[in-house]
Amino acid sequence: MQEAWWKRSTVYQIYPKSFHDTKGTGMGDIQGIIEKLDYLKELGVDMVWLTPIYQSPQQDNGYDISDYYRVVPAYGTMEDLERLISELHDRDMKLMMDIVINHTSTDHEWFRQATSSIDNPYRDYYIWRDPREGAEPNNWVSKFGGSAWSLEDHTNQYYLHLFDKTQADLNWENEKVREELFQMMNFWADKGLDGLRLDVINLVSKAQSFPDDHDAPDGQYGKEYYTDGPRIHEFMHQMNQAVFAPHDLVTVGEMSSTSLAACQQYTKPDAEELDMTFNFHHLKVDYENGKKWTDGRLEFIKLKQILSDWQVGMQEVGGWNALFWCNHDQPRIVSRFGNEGPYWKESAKMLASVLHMMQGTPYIYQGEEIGMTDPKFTKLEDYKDVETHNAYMALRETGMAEEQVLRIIQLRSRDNSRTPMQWNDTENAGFTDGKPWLKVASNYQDINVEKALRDENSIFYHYQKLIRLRKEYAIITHGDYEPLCMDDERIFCYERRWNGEKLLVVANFFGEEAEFSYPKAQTAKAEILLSNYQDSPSEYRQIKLRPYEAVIYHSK
Ligand code: TEU
Repeated sequence: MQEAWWKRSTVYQIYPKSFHDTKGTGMGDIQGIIEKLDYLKELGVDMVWLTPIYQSPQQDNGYDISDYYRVVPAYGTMEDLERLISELHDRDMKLMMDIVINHTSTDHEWFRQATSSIDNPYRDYYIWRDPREGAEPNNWVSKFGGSAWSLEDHTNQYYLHLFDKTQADLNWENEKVREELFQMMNFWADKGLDGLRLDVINLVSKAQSFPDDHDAPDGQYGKEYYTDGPRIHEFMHQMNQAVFAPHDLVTVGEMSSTSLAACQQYTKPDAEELDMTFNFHHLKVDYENGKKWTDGRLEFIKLKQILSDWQVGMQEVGGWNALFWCNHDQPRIVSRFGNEGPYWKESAKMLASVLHMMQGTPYIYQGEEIGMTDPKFTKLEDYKDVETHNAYMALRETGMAEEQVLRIIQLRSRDNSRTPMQWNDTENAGFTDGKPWLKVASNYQDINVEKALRDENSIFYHYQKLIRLRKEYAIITHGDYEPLCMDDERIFCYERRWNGEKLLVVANFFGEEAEFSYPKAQTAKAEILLSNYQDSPSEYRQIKLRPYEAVIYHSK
């Protein structure tokens, strides 16, 4: 069987609002992306994932869509988008668009219709329940804080919103809703795009009894009744047949609080559901008691265990992982698990090596390839994200001191990754001539694209090499995965094996030296494919790894 092209590919995620502004609006635009395509080509990525550009009141930066068939005017026109597709294709790159179909904005025409009266044909496009004893129908909470239900005064019923109250959940039980969504996706697919990223797609099927949740240690009441819900696999297969298969689209599902078993089912080839999945378990290993808004410490062994379990588990069924450290919802990885000080460069490269040598399709989030860091804003007003503001209020209500709340926000806010892309050392980092919608991080004179391109030793070129290695060495795509030294407190180590070849990845995850001894006999002589130090030893039986040192060995 011919190998699927996306198994050897690397995807680059663009958050258009913060990428490159050509019109002085302070927000990036589609033309700005087009102007940077040669830069992306130089990096070597195969596909661009564009986060939502559809008409939206921007309560949640485009994840609240009010018209699926229109582009946000500040980003450009439909023609601009069509040009982006052809400019990408001219460079032999592909486009993946982000589709948000768990919910729409409450500004969407369907929702307006739905609220006009109980018997409006669009009423059943959303999820409504009567008040229970004058209050919310159950105890489910929104992922952005507070109840997941809001009262619609006019008709005196509650509607469900798993996210912001302006993001009303669609009723997937209604066949018309599914048909309408599939039709909309086909409209976009017909424009020639190559893939879809499906926002929180594992939340679309809800347990129809809508029971109270009595057991949620992380406080996320309701989660078990809508996560990978009762009809989810049926819906995914249906969507596959109606949209993905006819257009030969590559698909990645964003899976919130999912399980390995569910993702095996979503991606094993004979299920005909999705090609790959994002899961977030490896990015919760620094949460205290599973709670995001805490300043917990990294549990390193747990991180290794999770990543390894998913490697092995997905391989067992022929499923496929989307590999990532960063996206627009996560803090910057170098600030989080790496080092912002003397080992900034080494640690960023180490993190990249550890991830990119695994099986799956790697995703790079804009700015990650130059080691962008969290901005550490000191004032609440500098943060714009709705979830951050809700969290601020909720934490303050617990009596926590202002200073401590801000410290947690600096660590956790989604705006950490949303600050404008740092292109050069001129004002506003070359992102805009206007006033940026979100402040530029203050270190843009040290960390920017121009500087990275001038330095042959930069993080950028390390990513470039990793992307190339994936293309040159089939073992990265196909090799079996075997975790090693799982109890080691500092070293991340694993092997890949395929057709008599072997890859060994050895990485010191911390800022102190670490002793490594290879737990098996070193047989063949190895070559170093890539290291983040100039002079790593070619013998790996016994090594003293320097801070954040990461070496990739290959032998036949
Ligand atoms: O995110 C889904 C999601 O659950 C998150 O990663 C979320 O940001 C986190 O739980 C908050 O703590 C997707 C999008 O990526 C995100 O930007 C949207 O806000 C969200 O869906 C709603 O559409």
